Amino acid sequence: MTTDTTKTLCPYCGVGCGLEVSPPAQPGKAVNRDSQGTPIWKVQGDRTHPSSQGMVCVKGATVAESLSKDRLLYPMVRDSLDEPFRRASWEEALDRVASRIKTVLSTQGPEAVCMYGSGQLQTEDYYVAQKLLKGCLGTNNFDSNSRLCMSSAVAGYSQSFGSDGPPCCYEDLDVTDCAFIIGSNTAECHPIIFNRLRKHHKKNPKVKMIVVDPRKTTTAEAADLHLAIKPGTDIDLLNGIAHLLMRWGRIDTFFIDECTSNFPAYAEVIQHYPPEVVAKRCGISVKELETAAHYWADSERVLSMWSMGVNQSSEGTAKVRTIINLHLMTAQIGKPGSGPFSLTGQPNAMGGRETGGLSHILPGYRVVKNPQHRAELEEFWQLPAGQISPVPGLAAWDIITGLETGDVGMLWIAATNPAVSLPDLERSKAALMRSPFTVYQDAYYPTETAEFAHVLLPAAQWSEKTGTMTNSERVVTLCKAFRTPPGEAKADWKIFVEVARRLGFGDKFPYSTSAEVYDEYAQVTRDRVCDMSGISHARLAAQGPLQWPLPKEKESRLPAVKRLYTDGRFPSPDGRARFGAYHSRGLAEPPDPDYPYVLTTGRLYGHWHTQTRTGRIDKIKQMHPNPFIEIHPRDAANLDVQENDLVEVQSRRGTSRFPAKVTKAISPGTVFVPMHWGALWADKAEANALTHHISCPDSLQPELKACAVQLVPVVAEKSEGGYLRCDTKSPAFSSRV
Ligand SMILES: Nc1nc2c(c(=O)[nH]1)N[C@H]1C(S)=C(S)[C@@H](COP(=O)(O)OP(=O)(O)OC[C@H]3O[C@@H](n4cnc5c(=O)[nH]c(N)nc54)[C@H](O)[C@@H]3O)O[C@H]1N2
Ligand SMILES: Nc1nc2c(c(=O)[nH]1)N[C@H]1C(S)=C(S)[C@@H](COP(=O)(O)OP(=O)(O)OC[C@H]3O[C@@H](n4cnc5c(=O)[nH]c(N)nc54)[C@H](O)[C@@H]3O)O[C@H]1N2
Ligand code: SF4
Ligand SMILES: [Mo]
Repeated sequence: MTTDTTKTLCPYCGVGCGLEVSPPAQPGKAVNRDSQGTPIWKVQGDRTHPSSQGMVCVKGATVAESLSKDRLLYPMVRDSLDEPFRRASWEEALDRVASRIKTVLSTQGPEAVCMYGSGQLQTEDYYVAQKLLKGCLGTNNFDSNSRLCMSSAVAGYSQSFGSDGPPCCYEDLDVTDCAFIIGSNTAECHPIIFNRLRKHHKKNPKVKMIVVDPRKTTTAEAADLHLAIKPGTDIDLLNGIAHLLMRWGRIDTFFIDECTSNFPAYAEVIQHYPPEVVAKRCGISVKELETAAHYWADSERVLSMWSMGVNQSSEGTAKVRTIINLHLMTAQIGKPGSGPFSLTGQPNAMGGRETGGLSHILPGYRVVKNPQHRAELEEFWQLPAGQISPVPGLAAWDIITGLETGDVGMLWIAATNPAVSLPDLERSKAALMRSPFTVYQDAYYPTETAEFAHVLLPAAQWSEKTGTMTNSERVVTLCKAFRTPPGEAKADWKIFVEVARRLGFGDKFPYSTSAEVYDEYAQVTRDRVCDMSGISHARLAAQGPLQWPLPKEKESRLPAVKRLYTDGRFPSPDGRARFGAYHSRGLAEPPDPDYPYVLTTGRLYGHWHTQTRTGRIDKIKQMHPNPFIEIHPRDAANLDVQENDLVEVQSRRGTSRFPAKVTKAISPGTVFVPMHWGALWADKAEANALTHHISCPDSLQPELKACAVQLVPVVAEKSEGGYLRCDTKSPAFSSRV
């Protein structure tokens, strides 16, 4: 445990704010303590961090309060899910994992071994896992919760530009003339990005902010123009804007001719999106649509920002590409204040993409299906030619169906809580229940997913292990350990290495520190779009956060380029960016007379996902004490529902119950519930009991943002006391230990 102040990164969202953390005991000051009397570390913004310049939101500011509560301290094992766990030594637990992998390899083959990771792993954790699974074991079955999060952005960028990689940077927020925010509640989910943009917007009345969201979110409240479109009509809207730009001749034909391909197909598609048709489909006025198109046309620099309202869709890749199309037709890319900017969700979702943390990609922005990419890695890892499978591995939902069919023989889950976050949760849980062998590697206990594990491995988390993370603007920050891991918890990468050694691959994993892991990984990125061969732990420690691309030869700490594609050349085979020509397909499960409402789901400012940390922080619990459902007053009146009445929400897959929050912030016909309340934190208020798994065919990202539901008021039951809040351990869990 260090006694100094440590500069590190906030472990929550993809904004990636710099933090300064100091020990609980400060000279001449009383020790900081939480409500249980545990000393807590002092956290403040790091003014020297280039991405956040000293700012933090409530999550970053309170993170230290969660570090010591309800931690998983020791490995635990059991032979079947109906037995209680018993404490085991690391030796025994790791031997069990390795021996199970060996058995599955010999009986079912490598395709039956499966790992499901997370954008909350550090880059070093991710890299070691890729080398083990995709390299040594020869299976591409490593997928992550990024499949539920960023995979449409990855597919969209890759198809339009020839490679993944957000081309913008946060400085663009300070100089744009028009911020086009679509499917992102930036104010609550990327607050520090939003603050930065808001400051610029307030100071410069000519700067426009457009927000496209079926809900009037905090973000939408700050906009000059809020387009409250019907869920799933984004492509109509985007093609409608393109139609007007084309009609008005406000497109950049030089850029289109010199730097892009496939424009004619796109021009043909957008002909079918005249304003009257589009406005009607989207549920907005023609005037609103025209205003949006005028803002685009009249702004010298347009910056689009999007997140889950775009990605989590059965046409997510098409939505992303349709946003990019607008930038290509107006040459709004590769220059300050402009570009298509996907806001990444998790703190290291970007690092996951760079290291190959989805089942169809490989380290260094390489793809499984590309024989040259596989050969490069086989050579780098000194593996026999052909060792890396040419077949993409199982994606998140395939793991569930693989458990159902018995094709998955062992599942190893790390740093994610799928028993809350996967769609169609009853089906997902039933599949997890059938798993012949599940390893769950997490920092906390209990969590909802622990209930489905045969082996629990205690992970050291942020603050207790040293590694790197990359934020949305491609800035890599070193997160140094400053506390001792509790109990016997170990860093994720070390756990992976221990298992690799037991499987006979010790010589491939000779690392004694995460800095050594990083050095090897950085070389894999050489000459790739995400070239970070010039970055090392030592350099990050000495110079502070660094932005890629940063090739080895580059002495300066400034990146070679701040923005990608400044010269109009793209990393595609012909060097051009490609227009994607898509018609709108709408929702996968539209409302009908039996299920007449569209349910959408999302986030609240204070909570982080499944509450493993934020549910244990008093200030945040007070901020968001209970789950709820947002219902428009007109729908509430039709249903005879008043504020706080319990409403049962039914979909084709399951039911949940929420107290009503009657508000005009939501459009009639649409309802919203937050995703944060799993089985541990409330009684039957799971958003994902309702959602479906139907996914984008290109990105395989499920449509978590929309499903059809029916609402039924629960008579004579008010919400007060209707929720069993889980303060520490639920009886269901503690009885098993
Ligand atoms: N406070 C907080 N911040 C977070 C997180 C957290 O848990 N809590 N998680 C992080 C992660 S991993 C992620 S991925 C990001 C997510 O960040 P966001 O995507 O901003 O958050 P969400 O609330 O999931 O969804 C955004 C908005 O999409 C809208 N939406 C729904 N359907 C549609 C549609 O069809 N079209 C359009 N245009 N919009 C639609 C919803 O109404 C919602 O307001 O947040 C990150 N930051
Ligand atoms: N309905 C609905 N469902 C959704 C979404 C939605 O908008 N709507 N959003 C989706 C999206 S975008 C996302 S990103 C997912 C998020 O869903 P999850 O990934 O399931 O949610 P988290 O609560 O972030 O779970 C992270 C887990 O990692 C653990 N952890 C933290 N640090 C470490 C570490 O260093 N090592 C290890 N081993 N464990 C660690 C935490 O204790 C926690 O249990 O949810 C998805 N599901
Ligand atoms: S904006 Fe994101 S990275 Fe910054 S302090 Fe808040 S949660 Fe952390
Ligand atoms: Mo996410």
